[in-house]
Amino acid sequence: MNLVWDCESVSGTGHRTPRSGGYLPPMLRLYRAPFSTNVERVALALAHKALQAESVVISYEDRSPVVEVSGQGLVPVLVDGDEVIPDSVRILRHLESKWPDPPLFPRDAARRAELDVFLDWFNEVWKVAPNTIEAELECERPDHERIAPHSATMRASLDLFEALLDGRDHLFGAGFSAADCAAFPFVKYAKLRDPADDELFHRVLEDNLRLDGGHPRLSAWIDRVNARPRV
Ligand SMILES: N[C@@H](CCC(=O)N[C@@H](CS)C(=O)NCC(=O)O)C(=O)O
Repeated sequence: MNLVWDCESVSGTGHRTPRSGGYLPPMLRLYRAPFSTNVERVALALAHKALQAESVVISYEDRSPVVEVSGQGLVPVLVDGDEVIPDSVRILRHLESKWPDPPLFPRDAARRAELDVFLDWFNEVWKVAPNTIEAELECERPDHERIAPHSATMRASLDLFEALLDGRDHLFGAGFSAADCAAFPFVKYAKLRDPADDELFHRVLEDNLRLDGGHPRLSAWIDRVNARPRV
């Protein structure tokens, strides 16, 4: 396995000390799949913190490597030494607690709670509409009347993101945060899609979030976050 390391600014947190003195770099391993939205959350977060990770790329047809390591089949999974962490938001929180600088979460308790609320809303509320549309489209005879209100909910959410970006460059303020990590890989489909990416869920995002010339702040945010590095 390749060793991975973090940048000088985070040295002293989470490192083991070798006999020769100094710090041994931490070993991070990221289980991922091509075009995975939830993996991209972690890829953005790792790069923001100047951390590197060895990648284990799985295909959805054979999840055995990720099942073997984590007991479940979804990516991302991060392995940090003896710790095996599934779930993108749990991984973001793990990275923050171990490598707090540069931050992804506010230090102030009230602002941090607001960001926690956003992450829960995004995962538990916002995602319901595209998940429901995808499930309906997978039926033999999709019920388009059932899809319509969810499609409207998705389009309406574009106004909400536009408003969150009023007067600031990122969803929760001037700086890049866990909110941007969590939302970007999904909301980006409003204007970006890799031609090789043929996942139905991503087509649902693209079809129902299309910007069509409106929402200039959201459009600029997608470009801004898309310009960031990923691990
Ligand atoms: N709550 C998990 C969800 C993980 C998840 O759904 N991962 C997708 C990739 S984006 C996956 O592994 N899908 C495989 C499948 O559903 O077949 C997280 O946030 O990481």
